[in-house]
Amino acid sequence: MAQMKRLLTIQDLSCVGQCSTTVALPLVSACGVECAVLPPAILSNHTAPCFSSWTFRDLTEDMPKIEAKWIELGVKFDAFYTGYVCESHIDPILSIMKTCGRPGAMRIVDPAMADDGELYRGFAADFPSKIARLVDGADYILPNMTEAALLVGDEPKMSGHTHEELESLVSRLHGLGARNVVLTGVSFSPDELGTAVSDGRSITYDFNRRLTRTAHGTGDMFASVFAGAVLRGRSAVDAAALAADIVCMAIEATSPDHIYGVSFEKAIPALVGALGRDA
Ligand code: PXL
Repeated sequence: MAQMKRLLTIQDLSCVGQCSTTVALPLVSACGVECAVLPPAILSNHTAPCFSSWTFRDLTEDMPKIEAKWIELGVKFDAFYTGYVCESHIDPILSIMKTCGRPGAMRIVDPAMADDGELYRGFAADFPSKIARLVDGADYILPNMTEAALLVGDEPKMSGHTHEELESLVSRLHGLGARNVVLTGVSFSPDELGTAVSDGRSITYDFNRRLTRTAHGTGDMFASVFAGAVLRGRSAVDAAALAADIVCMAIEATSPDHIYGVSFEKAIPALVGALGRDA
């Protein structure tokens, strides 16, 4: 029986809100990949405007202690997948990726910090230049259009991109040190929304019909399914297409009065069906 791949996800634990760790753990597991977690902060709930406030317990100081214990125990990972983190977490993450990776361990970085043209509440304007340190050396980065623009120092532009503008954005993201770029929220026409996957030589686009509603937490869903599928041996292009389909399925299955998250749970059977056969 083939050994399962072991991934470590490093992103906050928002106790309520269907995002970050509470999405990554079930979805990566559903892909047939062992998922270890390191939450660098615990929040009562996520920070999107549907919640007026939140608690925040920072665990930066625990990170080197956890790392030292893993070194002592010989715990190693095949892959690292980072999401929403704060500036103080970046050095500890870079260190863990150096000391706790198996040879050639994969780095998947979702620079989760912004959407719809705006940084999330709580991030300083210079945060994009800080998280760029995780982008440098990443095997895959998964920014949405807002995050991509902020990473390269542009004003976010939410629609009306030409192919040339998109290609220039992708090539500047590679210039930050990312081997592969998976851009989400790509659109050249009002009724389509999709992804652009680039290995630095060519770009592959994939579009779905634009849904009439959006939901919070879909970026985390996308990144989690992408990470799981890539670790199961899917190409980046196939993993991005699967992740987009699973996200669309979950949005369509989310009740309109469920305002703070996406019912990703309802798409788990389809995800297991897509990847489960050769687990
Ligand atoms: O889904 C991204 C995310 C993750 N974690 C926290 C957030 C957000 C988006 O708002 O607030 C705490």
